[in-house]
Amino acid sequence: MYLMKDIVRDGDPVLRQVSKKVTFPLSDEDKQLAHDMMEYLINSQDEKFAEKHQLRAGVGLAAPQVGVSKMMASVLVPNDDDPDDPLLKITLINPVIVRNSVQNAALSEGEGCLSVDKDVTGFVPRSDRITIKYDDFDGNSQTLRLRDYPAIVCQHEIDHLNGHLYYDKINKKKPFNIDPSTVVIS
Ligand code: UDB
Ligand code: ZN
Repeated sequence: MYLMKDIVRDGDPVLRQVSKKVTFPLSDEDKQLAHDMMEYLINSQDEKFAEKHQLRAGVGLAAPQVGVSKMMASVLVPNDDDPDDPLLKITLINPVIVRNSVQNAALSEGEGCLSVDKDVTGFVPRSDRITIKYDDFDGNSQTLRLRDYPAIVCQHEIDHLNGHLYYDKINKKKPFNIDPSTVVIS
């Protein structure tokens, strides 16, 4: 089980490495990693558990954030209307964004990161819609089309697998400057 002490913080070189592709069949270690990453997200979104263990409520976690330089990331986007039916619950293995919309999007509140303790505010320009190719647990290639918030979370996690952090993408001089055509998601 992962706790906050297990989350690698900014400054650790693993966060800047390009992760290695996962091979199939998955090793027991890789299966455990996938399980433990999703478990962190589930636990962290459980108000009582999060309070007790001082977890930041996470919507996504990439393997480098627990010190493992492998192309694996878990995403758990809750559904406000039905806590038992998340908007997106998935572990992406070897994900690649194969299509980006021309339309850009950014979260109105900016982003944060479980691995970044300081607050870096500003718009993080993203694609509003993406198509992802990834491998499932059996090694079968899958295609996933996403838009808006779930698409932003997946872009943030896939960035981790390529050594990028959200604040790299913020305009340093004018953090809240943004192309007027960008959709702002709140
Ligand atoms: C997060 N959580 O997990 F809509 F249950 C952020 C942190 C950095 C503030 C913990 C977040 O946005 N919380 C959230 C939102 C909801 C419902 C809910 C919790 N991440 C993930 C991360 O750092 N992954 O590497 C940062 C997000 C910013 C934009 C996308 C990912
Ligand atoms: Zn992050």
